[in-house]
Amino acid sequence: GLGEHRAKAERMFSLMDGFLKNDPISLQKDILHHVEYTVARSRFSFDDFEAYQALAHTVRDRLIERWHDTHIYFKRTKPKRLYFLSLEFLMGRSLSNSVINLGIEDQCAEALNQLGFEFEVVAEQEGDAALGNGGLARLSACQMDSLATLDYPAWGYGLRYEYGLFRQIIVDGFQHEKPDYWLNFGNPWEIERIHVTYEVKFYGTVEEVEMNGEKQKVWIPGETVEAVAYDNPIPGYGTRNTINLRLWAAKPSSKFDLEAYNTGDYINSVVNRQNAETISNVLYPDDRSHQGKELRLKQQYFFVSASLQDIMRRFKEEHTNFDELPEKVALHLNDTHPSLSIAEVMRMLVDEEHLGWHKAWDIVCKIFSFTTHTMVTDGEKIPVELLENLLPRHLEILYEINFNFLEEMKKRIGLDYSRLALLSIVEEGAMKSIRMANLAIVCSHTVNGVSKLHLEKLKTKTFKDFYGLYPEKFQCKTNGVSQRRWIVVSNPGLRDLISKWLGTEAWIRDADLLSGLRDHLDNADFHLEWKMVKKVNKMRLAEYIEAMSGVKVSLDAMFDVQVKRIHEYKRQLLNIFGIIHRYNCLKNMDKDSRRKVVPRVCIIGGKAAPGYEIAKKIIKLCHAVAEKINNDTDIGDLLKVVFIPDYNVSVAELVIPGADLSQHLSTAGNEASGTGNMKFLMNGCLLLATADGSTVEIIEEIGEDNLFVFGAKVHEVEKRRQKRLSNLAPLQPAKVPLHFARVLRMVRDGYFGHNDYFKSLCETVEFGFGNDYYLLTSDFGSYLEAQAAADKAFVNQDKWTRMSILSVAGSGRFSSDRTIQDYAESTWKISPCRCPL
Ligand code: GL4
Repeated sequence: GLGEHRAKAERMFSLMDGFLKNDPISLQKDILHHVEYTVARSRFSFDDFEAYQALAHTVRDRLIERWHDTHIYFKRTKPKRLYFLSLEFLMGRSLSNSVINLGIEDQCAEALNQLGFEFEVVAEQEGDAALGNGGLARLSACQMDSLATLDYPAWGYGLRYEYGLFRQIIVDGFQHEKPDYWLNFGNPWEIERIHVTYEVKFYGTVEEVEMNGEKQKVWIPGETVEAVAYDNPIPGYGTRNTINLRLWAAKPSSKFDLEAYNTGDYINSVVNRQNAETISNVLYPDDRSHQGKELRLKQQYFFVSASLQDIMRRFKEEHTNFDELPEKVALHLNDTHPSLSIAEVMRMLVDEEHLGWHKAWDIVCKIFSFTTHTMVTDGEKIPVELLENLLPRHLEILYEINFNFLEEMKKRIGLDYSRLALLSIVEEGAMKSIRMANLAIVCSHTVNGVSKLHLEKLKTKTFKDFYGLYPEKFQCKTNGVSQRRWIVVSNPGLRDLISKWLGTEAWIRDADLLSGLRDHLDNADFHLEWKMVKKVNKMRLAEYIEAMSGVKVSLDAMFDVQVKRIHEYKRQLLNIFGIIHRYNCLKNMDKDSRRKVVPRVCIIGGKAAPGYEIAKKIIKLCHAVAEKINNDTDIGDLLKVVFIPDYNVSVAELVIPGADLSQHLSTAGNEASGTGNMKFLMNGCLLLATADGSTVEIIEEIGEDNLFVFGAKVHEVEKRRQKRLSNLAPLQPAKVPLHFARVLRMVRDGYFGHNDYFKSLCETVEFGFGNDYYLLTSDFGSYLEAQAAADKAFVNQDKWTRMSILSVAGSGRFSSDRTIQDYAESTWKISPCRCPL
């Protein structure tokens, strides 16, 4: 009975001595325990890496404890749950973040200290978990942090790639890609669940069978692989809640083995096992273009099938009636990548649970929400040919969804076939394919854009036809970033300063409080401390730069940074052209004028997709220009150019706090949101940016006097492109600003060497060739003016510091906590579920 139960619980409790303790002595004991029994080293001799491993396991134990309590609590209270489905998560390092969120940083530091180690050094030993490409993937990671912190009953689902995003190494100024076999040294942050496995099926045929007098489709699959769960606890800050990020790895299925064994083909059975494992092996490194690769489709379905089996199993444990599904489960599609979920849920409900089609469809339409992360019209498509082979039953289901949808549309809009063709989930033509975005829009109750500007474009251009049909579906959820990661973890100096002047640490859970910094805007002491924090961060960054590239930089220089994936639309080329122009100006200056120049360190970093030729040439050009300028003794500290290799989350944590100025140069209308801008803003770095994506809202928040805005606005871009095209008429000379023409000529004529190699790069912006689609020519003048304004502001350190303070003070709105709360309340309809202490 109950008494017996309690007695047993009490016995267990005394055996475990309650929860793990967090005082420095207890932590130290646990660290030494893990040194000896987990890392298997002598407690008298272990190095920094081994100290990291032991501390990580010590923290992991505590995470597991909270993870359990949270899950027991969710199970007991049965709240509606959110499942966040994403093929990419860029978690970066976990140690500092976990220790901070658990509230045991000082204790850990002290425990290590007494053992002769330094926390910062130990934390540096950790490698990044880079299971994603760029902004989209890091956004998922920030949002997980917010979901946990705000106590939402949520789970993340993703893939456990064995090779994360490639490591970028630079040889002779060229990018080379090295595989990132990140699990080589073990991963203490994951918990392998060897018993949580599901079979995922592929290929085969669809057959029709009679069941209870009715015809029913059944899929007879041809291949089975097993999905194994790896759980990654995500601790909230200032709460016991610790949620789960469940990543799937593919393992060969034992069933599959048996077949091969029966046919006596032992060798091939082993080879096939390896084939199964390749499914989750490698992350596709192409940022925002996934087109028609079978392995990619396999990954997507593998992910979708395993996650949904897991979700449905959990639902069925607690509920018997699928009518309850929409009240208990919210499924979020992070971009179109997991959209096959829609067909999969239909298949499960119709083929496996034997619900009628319409009833199933009704349910499906109530559980999915969707966020799109791109401005481009031509989204993800799956060739029908691939689907037919790999997932024949799903193709049928997709056709049926589309048929019903088009029938409904005919009733609404009549037989307007050209409009119907645009709406159709199936694209006809040379390569018949499934439009994933159309699928996601039709089936989701909400379609989210990631900034106001992005939503506007979705409504008026990208998904104009859908907006006309379902205006209520379209919503704006401006992105945000976690102040835990981007201030507390990465900028401890600023964290202390903010807390001191606000008199509280409450802003770590409530970023709106940052606005309180405005109260000290003119306080001289505050200014002094503010500048000191930046100086220390610049020192750290300068040391890193010297170690990476051998370039010594002056701390008095303005640290001017552009770090992000390399893309033509992000216009790193505009930055480099600006640098060349600055160099030209310096060369032509007399001594007197030179004395007034603000010295600059121009820092560029980012990866190019391995197959993206132009992006790779931009990287090479950056190195070629750096080599020329940095070795020009005539220039000295007035201008330095540095390329930071292998930009990733942990490099960002070092670079962003040390930046004075950061550049966000996308041609207006191309960056859906951008999140780097927010991270720099939070770190008191001034932005030099176009009015694109979420920068428009940053301008709204801090006022245009507090950053350097330039370039064509969205509505002007179209006009300028038109004009540029009309300029194509022969004999009509294009108006190219003199400065721009000069810089372009220098690159083209080999001033920086490699002129053959740079030819095609130059042509992208040259009249009559690539036609400068991203409008570098026409924005160049305005860009240089913004740069001049930045120089001028930097000279007036009082003014600069005020702008910097106002940037941080206005960054509260760009916390992912705000984004997540908005999603929770208006899209997912979930409520906080806080595990008691
Ligand atoms: C992106 C957008 O390009 C970027 O503007 C946005 O901030 C991010 C998160 O919403 O998503 N879309 C893709 S694809 N990659 C991105 O980084």
